[in-house]
Formats: sequence, C-alpha cells, structure tokens
Amino acid sequence: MSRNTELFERACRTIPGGVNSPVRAFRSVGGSPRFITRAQGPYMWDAEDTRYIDYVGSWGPAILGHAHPEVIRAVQEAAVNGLSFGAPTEAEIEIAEAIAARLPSIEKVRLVSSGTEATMSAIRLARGVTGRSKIIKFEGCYHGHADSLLVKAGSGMLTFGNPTSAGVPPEFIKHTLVLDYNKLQAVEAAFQEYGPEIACIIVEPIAGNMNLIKPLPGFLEGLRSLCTQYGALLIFDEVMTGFRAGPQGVQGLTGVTPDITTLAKVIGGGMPVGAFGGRADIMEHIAPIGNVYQAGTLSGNPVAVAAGLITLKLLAEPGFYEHLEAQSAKLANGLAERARAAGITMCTDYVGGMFGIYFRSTIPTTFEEVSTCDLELFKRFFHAMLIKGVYFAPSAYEAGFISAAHDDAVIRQTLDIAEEVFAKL
Ligand code: KE4
Repeated sequence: MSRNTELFERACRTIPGGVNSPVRAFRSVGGSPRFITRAQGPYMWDAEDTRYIDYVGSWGPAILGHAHPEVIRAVQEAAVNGLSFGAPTEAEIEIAEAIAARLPSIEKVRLVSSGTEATMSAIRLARGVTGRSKIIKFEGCYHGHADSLLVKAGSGMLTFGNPTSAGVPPEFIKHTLVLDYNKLQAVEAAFQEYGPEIACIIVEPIAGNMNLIKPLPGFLEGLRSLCTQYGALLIFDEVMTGFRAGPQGVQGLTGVTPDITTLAKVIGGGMPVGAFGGRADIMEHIAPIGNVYQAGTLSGNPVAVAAGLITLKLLAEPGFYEHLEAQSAKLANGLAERARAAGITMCTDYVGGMFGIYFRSTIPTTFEEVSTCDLELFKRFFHAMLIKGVYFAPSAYEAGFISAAHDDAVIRQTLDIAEEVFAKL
C-alpha cells in the first residue's frame, strides 16, 4: 500500500472524508489524495517524496510560489513576537492601507480569517445598509459555505433556490435568488419583479468555481447599472480573482466598480486572511461604529497579516502581472496546441495568473456550457498528468493557478508531459 493511501485510510478514521475541505478528497476524479509534506516554488512533494509541478497553489494563495523566502522570513519575524493578541496592531493598519491603495472602490476594509467569513459578512452588511432581505447569486459561483449562499437554482427562471446542503433550513435561503451567469435579461427580470426588496447581487466577476468563466461584454456593466438603478449593492467576490486576475482584480481590468469587495487567498499569502471593504459610508455600518455586527478572535492576526503584507508588496514589483499572464498564456496555449495536434477535443483560457482547461470544443460562457465538458476525459487527463508529476486541480469545475515561480523550464516540462499524455488519452 502506498504511503499516501495509508495516510488517507488513517485520516478517514478521525477526519470526515479524510480531509478538512471536500475538494481535497479527489472524489470527483477518483483515487487517493496525495498527502503533501513540503512545497517550494512551483513544486510540492508528497508522502512518498514524489515531486509535482503544482497548478493548484493552495487554490490561489501561492501566487509567489510556495515558501517564498521573504514570506517565510516575515512570518518567522512576526511569530517570535507572539502569535495573537486580540488587540489592534500597526500591521493591520498597513495591510488595510495597502488594500485600499490598490482597490479604489475600497475606502475602508475589515479583516477576517477566510473567504467565507468575508462573503457572509458582506451579505449581512448589504442587508443592514439597505434594510432589504433578498440577494441574487449565480449558478456555478461559489462564495464559501455560509447558509444563505449554499443554494442551487430553483426549477423556474425566477424561482428562489433550493439548499445545496443538508442542514440549511428552507427559511434560511428563501431570500436567495439564483440566476444564470452571463444572462443579464434574467437579472433585469428579477429586478423588475423584486427590485425594491433586493439588498445586493454577489458575483464572482470572473468565475473560478465552475472552471474559469469570463463575464460576457456588458454583463458586469449591466449588474452595476441595475444595482444603481434599484438602490441595491453590488458585491464583487474577488476572493479568488483579487490580485490574481490582475493588480487591481477584475474591477481594475473592467472598470466596473462594486460597492463591496470580498478578498482572501492572495492577501494572506498562504495564511488565513480574508477581508471585505468598500466606500466609507457603507463600511461605517459595521460594528463597533455601526449596527451591523461582525467580529473574529483571529481577525487581523499579526502572523497571517505579515505574510499578506509582504506578498502584496512583492506583487507590486514592476512587470509582475505581465510576467504572470505571459506564463499563463504559454501554458494554456501550449496545452491547447498539443491537444489539437493529438486530435483531442479540448480548449483553454486564461486571465492573469489563472487558467481554465475545458474538454469541449469551445470556451464555455455559462454553467450549462461548462457542464457539457467531457468529465471522463478530464479524469483520465488529470490522473495521467498526476502520475507523471503534474498536479492540476482535482475537479473539472475548478480553475488552475500559476505562480511567479512557474518559469519557462517548468512550463516546457509540463507541456512535454502533456504531449505524451495526449498521445495516449
Ligand atoms: P474560503 O472560506 O474557502 O477561504 O473562501 C471561500 C470562497 C469564497 N469566494 C470564492 C470566489 C472562492 O473561490 C472561495 C473558495 N474557493 C475554493 C476553491 N474553489 C477553496 C477550495 C476549498 O474549498 O477547499
């Protein structure tokens, strides 16, 4: 029995599913997850000391590459001064200022410890500011596991959703309307029907949880104008795309300004940091100055903030994002070219440091289209690449992530392996 399998069997005895987050269990691709012992730059090593070129990057945080020496040093230096105080620190001011300096839509920001906390708090804030209850989200977008967001589309176009998880009472999601991503007409119809009751739209401005799906021209602009017209708040969930899709997230790429932005992943550099922020007049509804309660023992944790601060500083190096996107392009285009040469129906897309691989003939723009990808072919591709030392996301519904450490040699090695795999797929 392999060491990974042995560890997985042991893990399953005391951890539900053997993992602390479901996607890690490989259930959608089959097989046994790899237990990682260490990571460096673009690489990770598992319990059998097998090395992988890593394109998951902890689902986004490892944008500099794993164990970047300056990030490790910052964490060590912070840790020796104590791990957590439950009191304000100067570092929290510095990271708040760094986030506000990079995202003009943010005048004030509250730190939390995960993306889920950020979106859960942003929804409560939108409801508190507007005094309204209904929210709109989109099928295929994932915003963490807060009850009111664990909803799949209802049967009809404008029906309210159904829980996607046991333990979520219908009453908790009865105000959540689930619409189709990139379908602006349905949003217009929802506002015509419920406009004065809608507190907010929450959207992944580039979706990364139904593979990589970009907004069609006009979609985000349409959401912005509808929210403005009806007095609802537009929440950009940039937990994944923030400082990943570009230096100012998707709001910087598109010029569409949200009322509230949620962040996590990159801003923690691998440590637990999330955040939600927006205009001062909105954020001042948050306790202790406002009446929307939100709190967290480890919010703004000094060790986690140290990792996030140095990460944001290193991302600001001239040319960082140009290089990152150039590497994404080499990988995505190289994979598509080799698949085509092997007669495999597959296409790819990318933006900034994230990419999508689709086993279908055209790049999908909706959840329905991405659901037509050949999942069996993806599974075979995933495992064939894994065995040869390339670690893609263990799900056809996830985006991939590149780091600054994925240099030309690493990309070339990946493409050479892919060429061998496509030939036998
Ligand atoms: P966390 O609570 O997992 O930190 O963040 C939730 C979240 C919120 N919003 C967006 C856009 C997200 O992508 C996420 C989390 N992303 C997944 C990756 N698809 C995390 C991986 C996992 O669940 O283990």
